[in-house]
Amino acid sequence: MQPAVHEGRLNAESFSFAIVASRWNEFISNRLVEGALDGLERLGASQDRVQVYRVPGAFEIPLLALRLAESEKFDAVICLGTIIRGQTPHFEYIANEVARGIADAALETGLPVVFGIVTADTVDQAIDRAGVKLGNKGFEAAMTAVELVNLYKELPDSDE
Ligand code: INI
Repeated sequence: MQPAVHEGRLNAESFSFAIVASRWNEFISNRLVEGALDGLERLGASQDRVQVYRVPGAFEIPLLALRLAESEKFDAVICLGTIIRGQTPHFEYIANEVARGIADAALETGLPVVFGIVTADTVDQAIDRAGVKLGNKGFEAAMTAVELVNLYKELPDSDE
């Protein structure tokens, strides 16, 4: 048996994206934003269809992500932030809530809301995931968003 296999293409043309990025650990989070913008641009996104929203910390990301996903102005929301274990005894609470909140925003709206949050034990580990040794999680999140919005066009209930 060889069933049809559906995969999203990597083409960002004609799609609109919101990026929600937190300012905590700004040096690292800015690299994630740059990585995401680079990824979207490489895949053909137009500048006027990409909006960046900044929030104070990662804890605030799910709220903005939900509002933006509900706005019907975007095809996907890309969430970017950096949570470092050594900086707070609340690491687990924040990381868990952010992950749950981002998943909730996606499931409540049906829109791709992508998790591009670096969670790391140390600043060095976080930097490695923001364009140094281990890729750039912002770039990866952009790829994921583009793949998903294209996959949505393949779904049976799509009106396209
Ligand atoms: N926010 C982050 O994005 N990363 C962190 O590492 C962090 N630490 O370490 O505390 C952090 N805290 C702030 C939090 O996200 C909220 O902005 C704050 O609690 C106000 O709601």
